[in-house]
This record gives sequence, C-alpha cells and structure tokens, in this order.
Amino acid sequence: MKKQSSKTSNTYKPDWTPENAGDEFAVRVVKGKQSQSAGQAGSNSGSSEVKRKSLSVDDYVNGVLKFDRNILARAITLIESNNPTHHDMAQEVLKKLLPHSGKSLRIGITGVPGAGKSTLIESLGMYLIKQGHKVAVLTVDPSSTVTKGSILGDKTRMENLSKEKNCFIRPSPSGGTLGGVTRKSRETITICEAAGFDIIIIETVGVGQSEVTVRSMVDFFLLVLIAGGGDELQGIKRGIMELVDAILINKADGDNENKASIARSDYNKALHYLQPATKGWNAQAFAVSALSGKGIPELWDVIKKFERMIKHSGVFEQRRKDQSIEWVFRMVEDSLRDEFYNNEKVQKAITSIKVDIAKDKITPTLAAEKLLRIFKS
Ligand SMILES: Nc1nc2c(ncn2[C@@H]2O[C@H](COP(=O)(O)OP(=O)(O)O)[C@@H](O)[C@H]2O)c(=O)[nH]1
Ligand SMILES: [Mg+2]
Repeated sequence: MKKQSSKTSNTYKPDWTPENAGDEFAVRVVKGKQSQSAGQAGSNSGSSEVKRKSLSVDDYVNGVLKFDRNILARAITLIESNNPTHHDMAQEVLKKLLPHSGKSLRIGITGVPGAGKSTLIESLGMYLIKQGHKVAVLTVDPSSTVTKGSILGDKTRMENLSKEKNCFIRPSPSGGTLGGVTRKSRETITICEAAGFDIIIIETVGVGQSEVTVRSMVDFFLLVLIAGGGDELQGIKRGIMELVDAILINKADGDNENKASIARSDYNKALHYLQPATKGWNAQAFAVSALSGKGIPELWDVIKKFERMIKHSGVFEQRRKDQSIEWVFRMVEDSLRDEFYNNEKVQKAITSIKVDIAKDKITPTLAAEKLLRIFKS
C-alpha cells in the first residue's frame, strides 16, 4: 500500500481512513510528543492540538519572571522532559532563574493515603491565599505512574485552591525512579520560586524512601495522621517521627474529636523522647480538622514561629546550603550508578560473577573488586 503523500512529516492517517483515500480526507493526526508529562495543572489542555510556538530560553525566563502561568507550566514540562535535546535548554533556563529563587518557605507534608493531606493543603492553601500569599503545590510520588488516578482525586480535593490565580498545583512528574522524580521536583521548586510563589507545599505519600527525600528538600516537615483505635503508635515507624517538625492528628471533628485529642497527647509524649529534626525546635502534635478548617490558623502560627526561629538561629540558611550540596552528590551518585550498570562489559561480567558467587568460586569482596576493575578499564 502506498503511503500517503503527506506534506508534513509528523502527521499520519488515522486508522479509520479508507485505504485509497487521498487528500479529501482532511483529518490528520499529529503525533504526540513523547516523554512529556501529562501537562496537568495550569496548562489549558484544550490548546495542545494547536502547534504551539516554540519558546527560546529568554521567553521561558521572562515568562516565568512575569508570572505567566502558561509559560510557567511549559517551563516545568521542559525540565520534566526525558528528551536529551531538552536537557541543555532546561538547564540554561534554570541557571538564569536560580538567582531569583530561594525566597520561599518550603513545607513538606507526608502521611498514609487517606490521612487528609490534600484536604489539608486545600484548607491551608486557601487560608494563605486570603492572606496574600502565592502558593505552589507539588507532589512527589514515585508510584504515580501506577496510580495515575490519584492525581484526579487530589485535584477534586483541592477544588477551590486549583481555581485560584495565585495558586499553582503540579502533580508528580510521571515516569522514572525516585531519584528522577526528585530532580524534577527540586528544579520545579526553583522555577516556582522564581515566578514569585512564596509558599511551596510538597505532598508525598508515606511510602518508603520518599519521606527522607522530601525532608531533604523542605524547611518544615509535617506528618499527617488520623487517630486510630487505641494503639496509635504502632502503625507508624519511629524513623518518620524523627524527621518531622510537627504532627497533625487530622479529622478531629464529630465523634472523632475525643480520640484525636487522646492521640495528640500520646504523640506529644513520644515526641518528647526523640531527637529534634530541626536544631532548637521541639516538634509537637496538634489536632485539626482539615475539612472544617478548625486548627488551621493555629497551625500556620506554629509554622510562622518555626520560620522566625530558624531564620534567627541561622539553621534556615545552613540547612538550605546543606540540602543543595547533598543534592549535588546525590546526582553524582545516581549518575555513577547508572553508568556502572549500563556498561556493557560490566553487564557481561555480572552474569558470570553471579554464577561464580553461587558456586563459591569467588568471595564477594573479590567479585566487587573485579567488577570495578572491569568498569574502570
Ligand atoms: N471528617 C473528616 N474527613 C476528612 C478530613 N480531612 C480529609 N477527610 C476525608 O478523608 C478522605 C481522604 O482525604 P485526602 O485529602 O484525599 O487524603 P490524602 O490521601 O492524605 O491526600 C477524603 O474523603 C476527605 O474528605 C477531616 O478533617 N475530617
Ligand atoms: Mg492526596
């Protein structure tokens, strides 16, 4: 069958076009761009069919600095792109925006699914917007490729917030490892700060490593819990409590109010014995209702007090510096690991070394040394 004589190379005929049809069939499907994020929040998806004017580095930079939300969304899409050709441009945009970033308070929120994180962000976010703040909400969810539905769930939980001009909600970039998601989220923070958002809220699901990762990008870290039936302290790992600056017992409303207040004092006792996550700050537990908004102004007072304290003591600045340096070495480690495992000689050697190890022909130490020698050769 003869291929269509299409003038533009990136269009093709839809499946249902009759076989011998000529140009009278005007409909052409434009191939979608690959490895771009779903283009959620902020981008008006209706315009995606129209071929958009490509932007220069300065277009991106100026657009972001002017708080052009459309360009902001596109700048984030650019840095989220896995396409190597976008990489250099993204880094140039970031470099130019970097001097304009850093001036926000970064708040991390973790907790099991259903604890009420998104509802809390809606409540707190609306409260902050009314006070004149600009709020950006990002999610770090390395599992988001599997649970795409949760994005929709979150958007409906943050219904009012998502309509606000001074709010920007960006779901987790899809695809890749926690390391990849983290890099993109960190760079997205830079862009949002340069645009003028003074509060950045990062929501993460309480699974595995993601809390540790989010802790390493934020100033204030909050754990959202719900009062369970008695043995509250069982479900959560002590390790997470050592990372947080406050615990919220959410859903302290209706019949739950009493239980929440008991849980609150239990957690306060437990926190008392832990090393503070932030030098000079004693983490405490609070009971709130994200749904009704009860306790939200008080939560904000606590966060403001925290901010004053860490800015005064120098912990704020020191932590930001430490976090940037840690980020550099994390990326170096990730890249070295990738290079090692993608090396063909190493890959071949790994196969035979696994056999030798199983047969006790080589010690693990010598096996590791051998692999590294092969890698470096
Ligand atoms: N009664 C009550 N329900 C809440 C509260 N906060 C959240 N919820 C409900 O809990 C469910 C999960 O909330 P969501 O914010 O999506 O939790 P997330 O998974 O932690 O983001 C939803 O049905 C919310 O309406 C609260 O303060 N009180
Ligand atoms: Mg949520």
